[in-house]
Amino acid sequence: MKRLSTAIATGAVLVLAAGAAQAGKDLDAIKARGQVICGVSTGLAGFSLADSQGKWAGLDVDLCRALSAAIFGSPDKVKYQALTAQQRFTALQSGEVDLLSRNTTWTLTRDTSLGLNFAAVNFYDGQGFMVPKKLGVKSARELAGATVCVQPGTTTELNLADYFRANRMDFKPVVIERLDEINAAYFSGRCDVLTTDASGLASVRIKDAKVPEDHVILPELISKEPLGPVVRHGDDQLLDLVKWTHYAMLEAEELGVTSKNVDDQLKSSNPGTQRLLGVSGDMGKMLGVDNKWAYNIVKTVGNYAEIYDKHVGKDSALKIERGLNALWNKGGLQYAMPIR
Ligand SMILES: N[C@@H](CCC(=O)N[C@@H](CS)C(=O)NCC(=O)O)C(=O)O
Repeated sequence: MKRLSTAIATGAVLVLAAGAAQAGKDLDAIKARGQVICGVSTGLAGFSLADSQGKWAGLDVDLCRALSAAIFGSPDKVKYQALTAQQRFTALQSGEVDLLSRNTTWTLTRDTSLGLNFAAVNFYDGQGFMVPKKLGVKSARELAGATVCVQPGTTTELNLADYFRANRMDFKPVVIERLDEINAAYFSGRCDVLTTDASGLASVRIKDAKVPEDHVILPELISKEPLGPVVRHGDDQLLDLVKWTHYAMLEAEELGVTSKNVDDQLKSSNPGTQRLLGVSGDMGKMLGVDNKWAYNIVKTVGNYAEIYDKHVGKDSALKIERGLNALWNKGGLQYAMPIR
């Protein structure tokens, strides 16, 4: 009897594995609503910034667009919700947004006690310091006694305290929630130093400094800031889909599939390309979406190199090197799990 029920259970698992994935409640809600609600930052050039028409763009925005393309075949079924660092986790926990795609650092506390799941790392970063060039500071070790502008509810605040304590230096924090206000405080000289993720410093310098060259980003990175999309606990299918959305963009880069050549690549004889683009296999179906999910992502949004170069890399104002964000086979950490 026991053996029989085990056999039935095993059979059921096999049937489930071979068929379409069962969608979880959050993915179901997104499908029923016809729209993804994506929590983004309030305005960080290169990551998520709305133009004068209210059109959002950036690396984090493109992850929302890619998810929309995977689910709906179009990247435009997204509603953007701007959130400060302080607001973001409550907004996700309460269901106001489906996910955060908003330069959020993956930490143990957030992953567990906040009831959240980090799906991937779409940008590896570290915390840095920016100072006016005229102060003549060359290293973070010279910042003893400095007044430091920092946003609350961030890892930035915690790392700042750790760093100064570890180096036996004093500092005076000036804690300001809103990005425009903290930037104004720094540029008006209320603080000697602005600290946040190094990519954030580059964004602020390009967007808000009167003369960007008048400000230097010091060489020290004082922390690891793996930034990535976050969902709530309780819907493994949505977690899977967000994760594989990022991986699909990486895999496309690795295979040389771009938004420009993706239609030609449908004829590729490479089995990996065929699986990615839904020419063979049932990858999409297993994720609870169309088998053309990754084709739609690459066609309408691009592969990871395309979105990186455009928003934060060589073709953008920020010109941030690929560095840790290069693919694993080019000396970086970006590594897609096998799509098979
Ligand atoms: N990665 C850090 C910091 C994230 C963060 O929110 N940084 C600020 C400074 S760059 C920001 O993005 N502000 C944008 C906003 O408030 O909209 C974290 O997850 O705590």
